Amino acid sequence: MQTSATIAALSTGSLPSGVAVVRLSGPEAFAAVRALCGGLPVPRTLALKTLRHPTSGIALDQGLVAIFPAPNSFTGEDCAELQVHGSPAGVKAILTALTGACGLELAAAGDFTRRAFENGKLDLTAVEGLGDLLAAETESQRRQALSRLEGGLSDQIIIWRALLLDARAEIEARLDFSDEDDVPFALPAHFIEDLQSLGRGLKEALSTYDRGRIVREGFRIVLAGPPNAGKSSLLNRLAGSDVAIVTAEAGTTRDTKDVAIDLGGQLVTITDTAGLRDTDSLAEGEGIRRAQSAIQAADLVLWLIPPDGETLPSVDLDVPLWRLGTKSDLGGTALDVDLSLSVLTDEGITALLKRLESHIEGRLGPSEASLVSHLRDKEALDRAISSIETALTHIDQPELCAEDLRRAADILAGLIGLMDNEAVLDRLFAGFCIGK
Ligand SMILES: Nc1nc2c(ncn2[C@@H]2O[C@H](COP(=O)(O)OP(=O)(O)OP(=O)(O)O)[C@@H](O)[C@H]2O)c(=O)[nH]1
Ligand SMILES: [Mg+2]
Repeated sequence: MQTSATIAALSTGSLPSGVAVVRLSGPEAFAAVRALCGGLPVPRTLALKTLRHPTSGIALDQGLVAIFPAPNSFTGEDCAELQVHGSPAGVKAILTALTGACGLELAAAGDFTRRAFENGKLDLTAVEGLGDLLAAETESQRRQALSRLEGGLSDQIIIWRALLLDARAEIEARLDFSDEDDVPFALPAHFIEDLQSLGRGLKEALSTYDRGRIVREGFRIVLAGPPNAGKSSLLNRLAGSDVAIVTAEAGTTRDTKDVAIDLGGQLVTITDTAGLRDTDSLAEGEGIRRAQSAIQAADLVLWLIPPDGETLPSVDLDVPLWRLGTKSDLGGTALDVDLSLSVLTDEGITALLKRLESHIEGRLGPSEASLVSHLRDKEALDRAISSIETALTHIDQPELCAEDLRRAADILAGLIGLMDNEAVLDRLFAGFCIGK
């Protein structure tokens, strides 16, 4: 599918920079290159050209130019790349010539990727993989994103979907003859077993969601405890800077505050929270409510206990929780703690970091990239599994069973973008940067 408008954008980062790449895509891309450079280079080879304004002939810059004829390009359309000097004025002059004299449109965020998707160059999970890769900051994020971009999840979904469609075809072939009394409606002996094993395969993939999510979004550690326990002080120590206010006053922290750190190649988000206590203050009350919801959403809670504090949290949790005795330099650490530490003397801090690192490693399991990492994956797999389970209860009602299998196949098709869902698409592409 060729889209009528030809788009252009700066595809590299902020200027000034050593090199800047201006990207073009669409039916007029080559005409625009010809207008700027006086001719076209051999496809997929770089040629040094002087770029001139198409009407005035004034030189705008010199650069390496490449063209990629459709359909063998990133977007599937005619594409071109102008590798020019990363000069703010130079790039501005080139983009102005492209949008003015050449009549091109400036690309919006994600436009190039959207065209790649619409032309079948990338499916939806691969688009998300690309987005994850661009945002990746840790080694494990990079590996997981690249595997998604390269079709790790889509390949698996295509296999599952084909199995579902085959199973449905088995039923429908028999339904077609069900009026004829002498044709028995007997499904093959392995039919039920095959469906059960497919359900197990989906469940197994779904069980890696937590791991995939932690790699992608970060492992969530929440610092909680009574007021003045030393939560903000520990956050500052772990962040390596004074991000949170620390005072001797109980009830200093109100808003939750997140800090991202890299712990052994794994992204970790540490959240400071308001100290939990009964209060008449509206602002503090809201802070405590936010603290409680952060605690519920945590992967691990560090419950901080000052020397004179209560050992056990007054909250009931199904999230793993470690009790840390704080201010150990003051002596008289609270009893019954998993670890004592002091941000003043640094006692216990290295031990804490080591324990966190190995705990997270244990939670993440083997290092191969998880197939399932987006909430969209989890929701789709949940729904597909429940449709397969319903199909298994409908074995004696073939029409219903076939319909359940169709639904499961459609849900999986939606995950890779075979079933159009404009809302999902709009949200996804808007998350990209301009020029991608
Ligand atoms: N001696 C000593 N004092 C500490 C230590 N950690 C924190 N403090 C002090 O304890 C007081 C409270 O520290 P914060 O970090 O603000 O405690 P908090 O848990 O964030 O308190 P709220 O935000 O009010 O809930 C401050 O005066 C800190 O300087 C420590 O390891 N040793
Ligand atoms: Mg605080």
